[in-house]
Amino acid sequence: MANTTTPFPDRFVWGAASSAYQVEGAAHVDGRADSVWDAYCQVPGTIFENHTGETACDHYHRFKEDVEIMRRIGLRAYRFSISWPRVLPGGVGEVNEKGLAFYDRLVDALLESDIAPWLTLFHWDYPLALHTRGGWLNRESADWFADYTRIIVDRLSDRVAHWMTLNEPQCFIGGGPSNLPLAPGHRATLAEQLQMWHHAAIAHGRACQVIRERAKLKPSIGYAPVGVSPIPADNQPASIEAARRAATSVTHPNLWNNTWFNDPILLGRYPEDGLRVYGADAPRIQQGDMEIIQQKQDFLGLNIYHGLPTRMNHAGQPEEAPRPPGYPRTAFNWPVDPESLYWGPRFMHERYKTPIYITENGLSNTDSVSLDGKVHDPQRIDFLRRYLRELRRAIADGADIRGYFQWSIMDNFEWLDGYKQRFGLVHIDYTTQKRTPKDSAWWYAHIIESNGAALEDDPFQRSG
Ligand code: IFM
Repeated sequence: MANTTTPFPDRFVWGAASSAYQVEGAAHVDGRADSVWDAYCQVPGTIFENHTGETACDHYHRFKEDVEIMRRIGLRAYRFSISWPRVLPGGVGEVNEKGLAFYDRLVDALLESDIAPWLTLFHWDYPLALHTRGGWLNRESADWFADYTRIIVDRLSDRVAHWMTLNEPQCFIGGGPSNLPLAPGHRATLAEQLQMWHHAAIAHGRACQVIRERAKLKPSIGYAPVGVSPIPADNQPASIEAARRAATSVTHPNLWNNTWFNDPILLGRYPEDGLRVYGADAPRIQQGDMEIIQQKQDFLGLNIYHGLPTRMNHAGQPEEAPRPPGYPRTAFNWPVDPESLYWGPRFMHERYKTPIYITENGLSNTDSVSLDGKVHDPQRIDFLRRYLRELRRAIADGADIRGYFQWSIMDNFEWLDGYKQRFGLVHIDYTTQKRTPKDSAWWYAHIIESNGAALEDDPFQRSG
């Protein structure tokens, strides 16, 4: 077993992430048009307390203050997404110059602070105008996405080198772990969902081609699926093998797996077991599709929040193992499984041999401003410390993991849960828009500055 205190690689990318609809606000400012989420938020009873992303963190107007906080934390990289309907109100056609100019300002501010911009093209806020034309169900959606990508690349690729096409397709095509409908609220059939993913995968491939052909800076390209992370229920070799098989197979006719999404992109084919499990629901594939989908990937992003304890059953098949009563959970009721940041990237690296970045990881917590004016969030510090130590162990054991993006730089609009869940390193008072970096922000600064060495320090022994 490797030494677990092996330091992170010298050029390890320490970052934090957000997405446009969750932080920007300014939903009807400077020509931005509605996305499916603007529409969905208008349906009474859909979002917690009928919250909307209309104002969110007002990052659109306050990005300079936010970038200054990022600079003080010492972030090396900031992962953000572009609002497609801010740039192209109709989804295609006329460009909204004012919308595009916002991203110029944001990218410039980041670079002035020595923070590398990591740009995600699509993080769920699909233009409503295109949704009414069928959205991802329409095969033309790949052309629409390629056109949109061209506009962003032509404008920003002289300053942006790191690109992600899609965020968490498992969720935006309508499923998600709890099978709750996300926007636009249409509960698609399994066959529709698989067809939508096929079109989105073609869109991903087309976008990669556009970026490679047109980018001014040499691009580094990937995408960010939500990594499903089976973890061995114990140290037995059979449990490790069960978790490995569960992480790399399609066993149920739902979308909650890795390989149906990653195999076409990284291996150029859908997995055989998936084709069997989905049967007649599998997508219609045209000649040449798989060649478009499989474009060179510089990295695989993984969004990992928790694991799925797995063991081998008597029939030699992987099965979920129960967690003990009172198992630690976040405010979102998600289990705290630090080993998911060990096994998740390890299994994915074994299968795809591609460099990995953790593009999201973090927890929601019930943070509030204390009487002393600070936000004390020891649970977040303890969570991140545990997860990052496991990530370090995965690196030490040979997984090529090159960076980590904490979710999220600031509290924000958490989709169906509105502003109830707080994931940020920075607390947002949604009434005043006051920003208060939490204790975890300064703890993370210390981790970044020491390139992870400070993970050894007991954070609760330090003062201040
Ligand atoms: O807030 C979301 C993000 O938009 C996608 N990944 C999971 C996060 C927490 O739920």
